Amino acid sequence: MVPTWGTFSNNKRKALHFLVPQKRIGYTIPNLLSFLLTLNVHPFTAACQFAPKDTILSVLPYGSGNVHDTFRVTVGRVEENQFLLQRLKAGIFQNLEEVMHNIRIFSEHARNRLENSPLELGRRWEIPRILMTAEGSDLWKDGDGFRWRAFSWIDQARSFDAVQDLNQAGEIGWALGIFHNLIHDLPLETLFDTLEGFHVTPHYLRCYDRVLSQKPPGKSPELDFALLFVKDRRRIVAVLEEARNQGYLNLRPIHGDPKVNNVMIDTVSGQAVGLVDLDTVKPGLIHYDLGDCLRSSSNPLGEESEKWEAVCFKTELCRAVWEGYLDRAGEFLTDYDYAFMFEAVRLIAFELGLRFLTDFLEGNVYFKTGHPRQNLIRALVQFKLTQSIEEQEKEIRAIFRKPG
Ligand code: GN1
Ligand code: MG
Repeated sequence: MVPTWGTFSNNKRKALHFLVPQKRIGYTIPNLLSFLLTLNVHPFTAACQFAPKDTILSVLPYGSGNVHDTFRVTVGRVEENQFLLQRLKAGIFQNLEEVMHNIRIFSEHARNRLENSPLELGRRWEIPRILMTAEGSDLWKDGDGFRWRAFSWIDQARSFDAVQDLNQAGEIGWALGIFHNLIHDLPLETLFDTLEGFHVTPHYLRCYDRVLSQKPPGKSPELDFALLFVKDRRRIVAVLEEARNQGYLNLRPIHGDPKVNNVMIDTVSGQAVGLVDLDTVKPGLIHYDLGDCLRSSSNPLGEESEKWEAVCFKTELCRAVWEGYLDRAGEFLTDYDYAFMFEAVRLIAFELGLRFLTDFLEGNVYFKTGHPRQNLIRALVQFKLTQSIEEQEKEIRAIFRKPG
């Protein structure tokens, strides 16, 4: 267990800081202290922008997101007893108003769809509500210029950093299917492109080349493996973008980050009840989503495993996710969509490895890290996964063969 921290205020609103053991966030004590020092504006102060100060009971770090800082706020109110608070990392999204616009447009559209054609009896599907500040804004700017926002909590649900079993894999595929089903008829022109180059792998390769040309890499067997791995795969990076340029694949509204721990699972029924983290809802290829969902949910060791050499792509999990997905979204897949599925899974696993590796070489500026080599290990996990996908190409292609 590594320590993380929390803030507690009693009913007299006296804030008190303490360390509590919490497994999911990879902070060491020095690292934690430096994180705290970066937070000049206390999360408690930020939470007070979204709920009356005297109702807030605690503000605790939450989840394992790699970019923003996320907190779970507990509130002593009957109507809303918890909410999610986030401090948004600066320098990632150019225009946060546009990010919030996309989330709002998607949420309204999906809620209307669900109202007009509800899911079958017994299934719930939750779309987090954006909470407003007392001034009626969906973002709050602190004194350091950071933006904060809040969302309603999804009750009786949790997420997992790695898939637990075949049934859960099916639920994860089903969740992405529902999401694509709900979003596919949202007109593209209603959405901003909030993160240019996101999932455009040739763009990430250019960034990698630029970083390498500016900073000579150090030397270690792991790094040598990673550099060689990229060198051997330069020819595959454009496969989806070329398919798009040639008109085989088209832009559609996508989620952008449907990895396993963004799917909320009902703690009682085990059913998927929501797909959260809507930051990257924007135009893209559904293959980015499918590749991301499948690369993350077919790796039972998870993205943060230190045992990178043991990482393996499990085809039975892949099959279960895919079947769950087809159940909800199969009807709008074209023949070309099927044809590029293997390429998508291999590419998005490789792309994430490339992004982690570039960040490691650049000095860990993009993804949050708990130790300096974490991004290198994360890259190796994705490269091993890519290798495992390549080794099972025949079997994986067979899974994605169009039925009938
Ligand atoms: C980042 O912050 P988080 O964990 O939701 C990243 C995704 C990566 C993911 C890997 C905006 O997402 O693209 O796939 O880490 N988000 C952004 O875990 O870059
Ligand atoms: Mg995300």
